[in-house]
Amino acid sequence: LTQFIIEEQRRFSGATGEFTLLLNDVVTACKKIANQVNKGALLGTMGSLASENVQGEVQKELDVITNDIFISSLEWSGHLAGMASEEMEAPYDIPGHYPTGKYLILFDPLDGSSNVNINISVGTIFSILRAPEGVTQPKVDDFLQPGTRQVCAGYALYGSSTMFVLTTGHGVNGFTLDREVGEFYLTHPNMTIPEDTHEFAVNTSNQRHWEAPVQRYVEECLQGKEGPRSRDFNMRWVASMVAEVHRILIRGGLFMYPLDSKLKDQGGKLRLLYEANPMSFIVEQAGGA
Ligand code: AHM
Ligand code: MG
Repeated sequence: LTQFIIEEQRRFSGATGEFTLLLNDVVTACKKIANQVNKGALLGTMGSLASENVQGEVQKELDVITNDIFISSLEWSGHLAGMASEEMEAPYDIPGHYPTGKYLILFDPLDGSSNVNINISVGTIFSILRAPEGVTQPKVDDFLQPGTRQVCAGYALYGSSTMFVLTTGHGVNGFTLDREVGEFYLTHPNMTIPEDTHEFAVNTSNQRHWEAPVQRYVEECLQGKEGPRSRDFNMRWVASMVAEVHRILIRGGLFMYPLDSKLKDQGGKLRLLYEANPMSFIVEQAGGA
């Protein structure tokens, strides 16, 4: 992965290497998180906390631990102007004793964390933006940029193997961690979503709360061969978006978390900055638009 990132950098004559170094630190953070997640119950950190995050979700011990890992792996580097996380109410200011840089990073340190204590795949999602020109101490508004401005997006998947999947806007590449060596190796070059599929992923326990067009669409899929789509579909729901998106990159399909009446006030379940934007960038780069 390090070689891959450096060779990408060489394609851009003006590149200073700052982005390469930042990405290396992200990779290191993900390796540390992989290590924590993989140790499972041995560390005694599988429980829930009394606290809720700003979205009103109960925080897991590991949500907070992995958030701290991400911060401590990146805050010192000098490449960031600021950080924002699903687990923090406000953007994180880089402490004054560290230098700052031109990038912003937005992340969900442990997506799907309701799955940690049952040993099902979880992941880390990140999105990198440029800080607006001249901004060294970014405020909330500086992070609220459209997804089209992302410089890079990626995820780490802590599954039966640990993978790192990345786009900088030139396709999508996937890497698998060799634990003994401690490095990610390019195992899935130029990932492209297959055009044909018979799988969809949606939490149908919310069906009665969806808007009418979504209800109708899923109903048509459920009718299979006998319905208007004239074919049988299969369904999956992991409740870890990283695992769902990864499956789709490899064998196609559809994932959705539609707006439902319970979520109307908060505008939906998945968060634009830490979840939808980075995953959309990856999916688009893999031919999924
Ligand atoms: P999280 O960031 O708190 O883990 O929430 C996001 C996750 C997604 O990974 C997943 O698709 C969804 O929540 C599952 O929600 P539900 O339990 O409602 O099916
Ligand atoms: Mg999440």
